[in-house]
Amino acid sequence: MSEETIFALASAPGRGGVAVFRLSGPDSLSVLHGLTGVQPQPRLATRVRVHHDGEDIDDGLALVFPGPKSFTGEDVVELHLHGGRAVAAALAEALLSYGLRPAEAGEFSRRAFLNGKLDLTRAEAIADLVDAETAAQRRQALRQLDGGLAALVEAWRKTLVRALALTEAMIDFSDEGIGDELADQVLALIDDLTADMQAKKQEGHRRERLRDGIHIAILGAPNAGKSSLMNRIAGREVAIVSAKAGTTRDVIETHLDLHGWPVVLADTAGLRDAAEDIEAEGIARALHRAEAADLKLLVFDAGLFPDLDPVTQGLLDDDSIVVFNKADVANPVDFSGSIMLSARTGQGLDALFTRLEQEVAGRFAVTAEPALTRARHRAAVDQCLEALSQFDVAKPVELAAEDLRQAARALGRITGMVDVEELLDVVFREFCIGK
Ligand SMILES: Nc1nc2c(ncn2[C@@H]2O[C@H](COP(=O)(O)OP(=O)(O)OP(=O)(O)O)[C@@H](O)[C@H]2O)c(=O)[nH]1
Ligand SMILES: [Mg+2]
Repeated sequence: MSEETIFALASAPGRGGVAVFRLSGPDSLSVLHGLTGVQPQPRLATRVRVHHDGEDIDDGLALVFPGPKSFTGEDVVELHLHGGRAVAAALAEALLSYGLRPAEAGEFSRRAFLNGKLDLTRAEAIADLVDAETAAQRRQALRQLDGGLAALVEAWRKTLVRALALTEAMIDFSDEGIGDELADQVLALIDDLTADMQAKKQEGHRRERLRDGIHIAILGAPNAGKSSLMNRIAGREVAIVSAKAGTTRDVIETHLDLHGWPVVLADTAGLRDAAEDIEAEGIARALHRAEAADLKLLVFDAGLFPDLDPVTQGLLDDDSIVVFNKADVANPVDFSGSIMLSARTGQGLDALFTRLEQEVAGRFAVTAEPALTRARHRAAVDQCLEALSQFDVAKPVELAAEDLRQAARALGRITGMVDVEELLDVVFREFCIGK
């Protein structure tokens, strides 16, 4: 338990209907009493008048959560006051004069973790939920908050513990001829576990995209209308459009909420056997984007059909959608699976949105299955797999057992069961204040 009592504005700063202040630590309740003269019943919203130094600060509600039945596990007080800057400033000043300290980012969650209220995957889920901007992100974060990932990791760890127990049993039974049988069992456990973890790692990559955004790149020859399409999809003038070929030189990104899916849409330089240095660099970046993209929008000028730009055509694969632009001035084209539209007039855009949604949903649908949503999780699984790859029943049993212990320890890092100190800064630094 911490000695220090911390406080923070837990709601967004600035004007608002209500501002929520959170206090956590041993002095929370006495400070509340000092500020209001009341000692509210636990977990019951209580009307209070907040005053300090003979002056009224505000009128509001107080909620008291005595530890350990609180978010942090410590005595927690919430004050719901009016959301104005002057109120916040006056309250902060009063709390400081009582010797309370402003909380650092993530400090409430950190205390919750240290007091055994949360494992690290749930703490991360809180950060994700706060950061969630689209429905898919929210759903994924909420599942993780429900403990799905923690349960999966714990199940893996239990399997390792069982393998460890069997391995240690080999020492005792080595003379009785059942050592081989035990070894087979251990190897079978490890094989299954390895396969399962590898599958989850793959899946985790895709699901991390839900946290960071699904990457869609717009690609095509100069003047095909890529920037115009970007602006049309984004609904604002993100990129410069001009009749001059080679206008866009760099990758231009914009973030979108595509019916609940977080998308990072990138406009790129027109592809051609480039002229001078800057454009050549732009094209190299465009091709790099094409490779990294989850989905590619290959834009062709419909007016040039049946001529298709060969560089763009070379990018065609299962992760691309073929778009013929300038439908307002061109004849219909016959190209299966393609979408004809006009970035200028907006015709055909609905079909593109529908198609984009289908493709994204097909690739990124959030199943109820827990996922390794962060690079941190996958790095721990990699360490676990590495330790398992060292495991060999031909080794002296003590050494083989140590490999399994290493593997279990690596998994423990995901939930925070081991090596806690070094992990904390990594996990909690991305939190906002008041969480
Ligand atoms: N008629 C018509 N013209 C279009 C349409 N979309 C774009 N254009 C025109 O085509 C020209 C090129 O448009 P951009 O959006 O700059 O093309 P781009 O593919 O980004 O070109 P680069 O950045 O040079 O690679 C501009 O003159 C646009 O006004 C369309 O749907 N219909
Ligand atoms: Mg452009």
